[in-house]
Amino acid sequence: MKLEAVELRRLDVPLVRPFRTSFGVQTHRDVLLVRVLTDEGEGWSECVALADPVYSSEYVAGAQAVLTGHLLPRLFAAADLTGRSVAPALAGVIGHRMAKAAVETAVLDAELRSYGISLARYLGAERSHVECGVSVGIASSVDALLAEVQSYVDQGYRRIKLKIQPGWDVEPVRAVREAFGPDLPLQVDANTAYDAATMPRLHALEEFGLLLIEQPFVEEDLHQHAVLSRQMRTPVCLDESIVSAAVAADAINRGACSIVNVKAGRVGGYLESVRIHDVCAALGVPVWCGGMLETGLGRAANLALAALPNFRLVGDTSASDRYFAEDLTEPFVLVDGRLPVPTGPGVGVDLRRDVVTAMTQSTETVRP
Ligand code: SMG
Ligand code: MG
Repeated sequence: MKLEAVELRRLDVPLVRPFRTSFGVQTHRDVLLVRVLTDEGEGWSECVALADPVYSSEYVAGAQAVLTGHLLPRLFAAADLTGRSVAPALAGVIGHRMAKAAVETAVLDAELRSYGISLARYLGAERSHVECGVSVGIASSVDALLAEVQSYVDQGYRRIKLKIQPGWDVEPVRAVREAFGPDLPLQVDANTAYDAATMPRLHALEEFGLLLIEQPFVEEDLHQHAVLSRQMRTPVCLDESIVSAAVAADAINRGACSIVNVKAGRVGGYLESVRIHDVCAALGVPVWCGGMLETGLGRAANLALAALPNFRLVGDTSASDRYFAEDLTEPFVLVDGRLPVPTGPGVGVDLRRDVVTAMTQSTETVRP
């Protein structure tokens, strides 16, 4: 394919409720949509960077700047563009994985639409439906948390993940365990909020039979995760630390984690995600699909990935109404705790242009 133009569209999409984590509160999703126009047709994707650099160093305005200034010029220069040729063409730019993932996914979408095959099939998906969990933010009180968890249990979610931080950990986890019993699949995510001084609070979670503890320490500190992994029976899972298949293999070999959260944006795209899936499978480590509050466009691609065989734990791919009153695509609706894997060409969903237009804040078109 030949890349002819790229449209970068910024949207302001309100969330149905604030989502509080150890690094801040999200009330809106500042979404960057990437539309590639090629001689074979167009493709779309969503960049998962947040408005501020608080989950990782990337943020939406930075992603847009690196796309226009550094990534897209390299792709315009590429003679024979395919999804697989994007990462090598961009390798000269260090980092900026979320921006790279967004453009790679849009190119893949265009390419696969031109062949008429789905992303799920292209990646090697083996399931038609994906079991869904839900990530529950830090609440204003334990009672408010229990009410929120109850509503998700009633909707059929198959696993609950609680966001924790020092001071919001043992008490809410104990309350959820006592209210919902030992059989509720339950895990926690600290988003790097702990350190050596607060580590005893993590040990205190051992008695609650959690499926895993996700990313307790800063992303660079594999050693501290390895120490905790040795000390606890509860598995340690890494999210922020795992930025590539090489890092995944290293973290597992050092004993820093026994489970991996895969997010395509964090690792530079769906192709690197499949490599992580494969290296983890080879090392006997299960993976699960994380989420970045994606709209239906990003969710569709995540469901394709989550349908691969080593995605053996329930992930954070929740239904549209968990996030948005109005999604950018036809809403994903939970049925029996599962979502369907899209089967149409490319990512397999289409944008509702009227909704996209109504939420658009700015549009920039980049040409060679
Ligand atoms: O998409 O359901 C979702 C959000 C899942 O908790 C979630 N994501 O660290 O895993 C994580 C967080 C990062 C994003 S918080 C805005
Ligand atoms: Mg996480």
